[in-house]
Amino acid sequence: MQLQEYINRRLADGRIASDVATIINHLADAAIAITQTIRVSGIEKDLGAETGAANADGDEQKALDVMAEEIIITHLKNTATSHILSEEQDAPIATGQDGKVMVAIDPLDGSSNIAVNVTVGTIFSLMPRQDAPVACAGRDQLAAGFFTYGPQTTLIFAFASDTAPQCFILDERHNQFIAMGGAVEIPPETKEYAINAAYSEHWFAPVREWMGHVLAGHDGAYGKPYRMRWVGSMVADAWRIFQRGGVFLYPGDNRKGYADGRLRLVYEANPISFLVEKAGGMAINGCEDILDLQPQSLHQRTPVILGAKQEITRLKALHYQYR
Ligand code: P6P
Repeated sequence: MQLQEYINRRLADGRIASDVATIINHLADAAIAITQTIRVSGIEKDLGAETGAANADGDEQKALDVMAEEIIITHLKNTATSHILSEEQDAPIATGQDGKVMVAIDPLDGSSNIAVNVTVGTIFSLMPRQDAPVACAGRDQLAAGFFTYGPQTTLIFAFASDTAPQCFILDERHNQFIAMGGAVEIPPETKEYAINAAYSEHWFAPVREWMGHVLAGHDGAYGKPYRMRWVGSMVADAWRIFQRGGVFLYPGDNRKGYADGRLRLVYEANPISFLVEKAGGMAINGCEDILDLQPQSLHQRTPVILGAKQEITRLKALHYQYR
């Protein structure tokens, strides 16, 4: 089934508004354009090159960060999007459209990986328009999802009325997103975790204790061996979890400026946590569900601990034990 037909069925069922449907379709068109841009990256222009600028959160901007954002903004201007809340912008962009939907985007997540040909992606969150365009709590999103640009271009997303996310793969021969698999479900148990272990000396007690049990394998409290993956691109690690389970942790740590970790609540943690909960997993900042957090500013960070329910339940209990 093509994406367009999938969306039309939701429209026909009255489960989504036409504004939301139009925005998802235009985001898909933008992702196709970004795919085509990436395919010539390094041939026509080094899109992994630094622009010499930094975004609002201090991340060095790459050429493809800027190009991806331009492509998305251009495509959204033909929709009922009232504001665009972008990782690359200090403040929300008012589009001038009298729409009821705000769209938060990480135009290109993992851009430091472009220069080394590692999967990157676009993360998006659709929210009800608010007067002061500060983002809503993640639980109130209208829809959310992300594209990955890797060996394949893929999409996973869910509408608020969906009981599970759905995955799609881009058929580049026809520039069509085609549904793959059925409703996505994250198994409650796992042996696979994603964390940047280079920061272990900086972790706080709950994560350190959990990792101690994990690394103890058969002899540890969890009684089984685990394996580790860390791509350095959240969309790539998250996509793997939606395909074969697992957990992802970017916790807060005692490095300067990292008390709340590295990832941003509005356009990274909320959209992916929305999908994780709909897939039967859990997404926490430690003691709280990420989707219950009320954003106070566009670029605020949050610790992100998400995935298989059994492991996240253990981690939540450890955070309560030490709080
Ligand atoms: P570190 C990419 O820059 C990103 O925002 C996420 O996509 C990724 O999971 C994380 O940062 C990687 O961070 O500290 O391992 O480089």
